[in-house]
Amino acid sequence: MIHRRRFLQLGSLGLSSLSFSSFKSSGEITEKKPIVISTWADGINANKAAWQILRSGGRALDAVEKGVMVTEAAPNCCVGLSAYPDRDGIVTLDASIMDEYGNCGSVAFLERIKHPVSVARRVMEKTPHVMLVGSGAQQFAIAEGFPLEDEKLFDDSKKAYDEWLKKSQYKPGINIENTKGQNAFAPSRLADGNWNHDTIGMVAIDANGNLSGSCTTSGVAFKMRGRVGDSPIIGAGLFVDNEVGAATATGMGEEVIRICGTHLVVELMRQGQHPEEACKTAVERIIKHNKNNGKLKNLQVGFLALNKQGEYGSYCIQKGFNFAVCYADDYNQLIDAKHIL
Ligand code: SD4
Repeated sequence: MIHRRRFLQLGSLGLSSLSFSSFKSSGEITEKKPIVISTWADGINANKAAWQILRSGGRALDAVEKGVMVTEAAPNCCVGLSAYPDRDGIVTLDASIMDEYGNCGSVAFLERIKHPVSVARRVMEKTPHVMLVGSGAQQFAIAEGFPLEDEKLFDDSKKAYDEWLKKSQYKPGINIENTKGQNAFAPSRLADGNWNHDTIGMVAIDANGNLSGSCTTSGVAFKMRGRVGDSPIIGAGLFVDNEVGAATATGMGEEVIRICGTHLVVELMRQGQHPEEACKTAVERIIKHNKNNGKLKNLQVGFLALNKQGEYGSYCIQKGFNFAVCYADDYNQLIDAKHIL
């Protein structure tokens, strides 16, 4: 992302809310810390919660957990239990989290738990494992004190599922905002212009310069039962290396998994690429894989990355992916990602 000219606004903020930004002599910010960035428009509200932790010197890990919990709990959102179900009518959730020490945890194919990201964190902190799935993940969550929620679909999701059942066509896909008619699998939310994406990925640096990330999703709408996407797979939907940077992904998870997407982005940053350039290179690789199979026009993947210096960037296949950036009390903005097609 191109550096934004901005001067420190110290006046009303108070000491605890200072952003530690360093300046070139021109006044251009070259580093922003703390900073939190997250995918899609829902990232704005998620960033607000994360920022409350970062602004008072809290740990990035806490910020990325609390941030995406806002989205998981939102009643009208495709992340968390209000999301669209699989093709058997059951909402199944995937989530992951990773900290500055390279510790990570994830859950997949988890049902009836409101905050999968927090279960992922418990997997990381309380088990010798990285990933728990399905009934085992749910059993662990219950043992950890997470309540088992109602299995009934939320009204909006029920409506969309009933609509989908009429044809029951198995066409898993990701909505692409600039393509009309692309979103047959998500009729009701699109009809009222209220499409929310089914994933939020968030990465942050705290005031100590430490990175963490989280990612949580209901996966692709009306997916095959048992399908797991990239979001809970470390190195696919989320990767953090505290020496280099962090990245998260959204879009068609199968494509992200095939290239170990976020691990690739972080390794490209290690080789010196700017976050935006690294995301672009990863997107280009997916495009190359799909060049001759006719899938490309229906394919969306977006990467979002942050380096150790607080520089950020994003790239996607098709127009329409955006992300939210927050690095001050008065700076939490939605930005359109650059796209290749
Ligand atoms: C998945 N990557 O399960 C997720 C879906 C997504 O916006 O990002 N949707 O494949």
